[in-house]
Amino acid sequence: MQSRGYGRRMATRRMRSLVSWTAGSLLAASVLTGCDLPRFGAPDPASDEGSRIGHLWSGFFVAAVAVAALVWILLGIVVIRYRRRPGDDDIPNQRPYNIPMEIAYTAVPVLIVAVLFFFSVRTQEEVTKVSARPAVRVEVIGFQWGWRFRYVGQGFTVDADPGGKPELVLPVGAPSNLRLVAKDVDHSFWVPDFLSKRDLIPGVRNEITVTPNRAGTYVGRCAEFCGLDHWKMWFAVKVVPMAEFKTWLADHKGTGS
Ligand SMILES: [Cu+2]
Repeated sequence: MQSRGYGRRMATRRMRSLVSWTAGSLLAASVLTGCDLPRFGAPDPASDEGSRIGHLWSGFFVAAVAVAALVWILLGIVVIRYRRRPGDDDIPNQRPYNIPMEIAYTAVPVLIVAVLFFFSVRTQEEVTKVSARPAVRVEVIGFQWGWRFRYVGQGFTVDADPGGKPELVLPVGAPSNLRLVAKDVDHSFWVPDFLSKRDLIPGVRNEITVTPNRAGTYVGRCAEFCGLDHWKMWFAVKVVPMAEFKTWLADHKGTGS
């Protein structure tokens, strides 16, 4: 018959391996967030800020799979190894007041949340930083039911053609600052390929920096239900090489259009 001390040592050893396994998984997830991980269903980010959010998403996914795998493995062990056998009518050892075990299953979730919180805050700091030297500043004006893009200091505003949608033109590989202004009610500036969105709130100064990383035309939408015709609030973001952008800007400068 095994002694009580032996059982306790075994429990402690199991708890230690559980803690090291979890810490190892979290460390792997945190290291992997710096690498090119699979995107696990997220779109290919079209901006530097989106890439950072994509990395965070991939790291969270890896951490979630590691935790799920650990839970399933432990459940599987318990279900198979400690299943009821014929003639076995005793309740298995319930391990009450097992201090190492209780400390472990309190500390491990706290550790997981702390690590995820750290990476969330770090990414948030990175993606909400507003560039001091943007290539262009645009006032993005949201209203029921459309968008208008005023190029600050350039003397012109882009409006939608009748029946069309307005096009925000930005250069690739350079930061652009977008000042988000709501004219009536809350709206939300959302370009799915940038993997982020930001609300436009009347009376609140909201500014974001977007650094598109590849040329192309991307769909933009209002992501805040703002009334019956909210669905009409589409726009396009056209990302072009810097030389082309400068030509476009010079062509429109001071036209007031
Ligand atoms: Cu809306």
